[in-house]
Amino acid sequence: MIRAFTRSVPDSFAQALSASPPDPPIDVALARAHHAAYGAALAACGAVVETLAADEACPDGCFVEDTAVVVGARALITRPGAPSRRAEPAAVAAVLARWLELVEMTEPATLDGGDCLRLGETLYVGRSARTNAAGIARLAVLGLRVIGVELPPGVLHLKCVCSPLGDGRLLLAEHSIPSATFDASIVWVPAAETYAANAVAIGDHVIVADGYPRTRDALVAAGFTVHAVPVSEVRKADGSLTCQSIVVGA
Ligand code: CIR
Repeated sequence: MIRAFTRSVPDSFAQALSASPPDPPIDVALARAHHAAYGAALAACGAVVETLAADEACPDGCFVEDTAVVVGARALITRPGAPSRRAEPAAVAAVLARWLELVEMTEPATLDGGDCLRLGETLYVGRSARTNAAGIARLAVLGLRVIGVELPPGVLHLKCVCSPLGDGRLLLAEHSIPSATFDASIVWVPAAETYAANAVAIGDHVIVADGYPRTRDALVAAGFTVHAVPVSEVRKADGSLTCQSIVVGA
């Protein structure tokens, strides 16, 4: 069984972190409608979706990916790089503990799950502004080979420019990270559609941001059933698709 954990959008999402203040501001009601569409897409991909309650003290709480890195039956609960996000992992850990063995990350380590990308027995990790050397070192507890990856300037997380597609395949934005970095078969995202390089693949299904036809065509050509979902409001908070779930058992 494939489980996908999500977390509802709080009213305080209007104050979520963003590199530049969104204009127009975040429409929280619209964000909730988009979040529901995302959950429906996960279900259409075959996942059993469990949605955690929102916490107004966690404006970015719907970006659950950053709070845990799951490998097999073990979940590393992170210490997010942004100080305003440090309260988020506790509620996620409480739910994951029903299914998984938990391991912790302690100060001074910081790591956001959005920086972690698994291909086979290798875990690639972005050396981002959110993820430090101690955080990367802690990933050893998950038992995979760990490879650090330099990110292009201004990129928040590794998975902003690439995502795993299963079976050794990687969706990668052109002109972002050299493809030779990865031991993978590449499905290319044109540079003009870089935002679409963040996608959630579950088996032969993939969830992508709507409005990126060339990426959609590339994924269809690669054999995927594509589910396009709206992203305008999460994008205002520098979020995208993988960040809204933790998928277990895929
Ligand atoms: C943040 O800046 O931390 C959030 N506003 C966005 C986090 C997105 N997370 C992700 O892509 N893994």
